[in-house]
Amino acid sequence: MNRTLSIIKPDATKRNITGSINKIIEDNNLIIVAQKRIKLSRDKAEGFYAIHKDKPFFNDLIEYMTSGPVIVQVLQGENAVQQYRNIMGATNPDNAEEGTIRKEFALNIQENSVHGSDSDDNAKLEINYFFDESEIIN
Ligand code: IDP
Ligand code: MG
Repeated sequence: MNRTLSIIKPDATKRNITGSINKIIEDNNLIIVAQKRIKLSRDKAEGFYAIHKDKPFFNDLIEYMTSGPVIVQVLQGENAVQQYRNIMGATNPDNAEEGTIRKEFALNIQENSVHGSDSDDNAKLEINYFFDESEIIN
């Protein structure tokens, strides 16, 4: 069993499709062991995406991620990090496989509905960035 951090992004909360995304998560044997709806501050979003701070899309990304509520979640299951990346699909929905969250719901490469950690080490860091261990319930 391991854990990954998921974020349901503002394009999805605005369209009221968080339940549809959670259904795909649960149908694929990941358990939502923590979940909260928050509004990211600019500081919090910049800290989360610090690795991308030199990318040309960074400012737009921060604008977008602070443009509405997000749902931050901890998902648990076998191979959670890779399993969730598989279910999410490619960053650019044009390249995402049929049946993935991004293929079904993403609007474009930026407004792509979900975030998922890309390694076990980053998952731990990202989970700790949003959750206290006491908020994660097996
Ligand atoms: P990931 O979310 O699939 O891990 P990353 O490369 O880590 O993709 O990028 C983080 C987020 O930044 C993406 O999910 C997307 O919202 C945004 N992003 C990535 N590449 C681009 C781009 O080329 N143009 C606009 N936004 C982008
Ligand atoms: Mg990434």
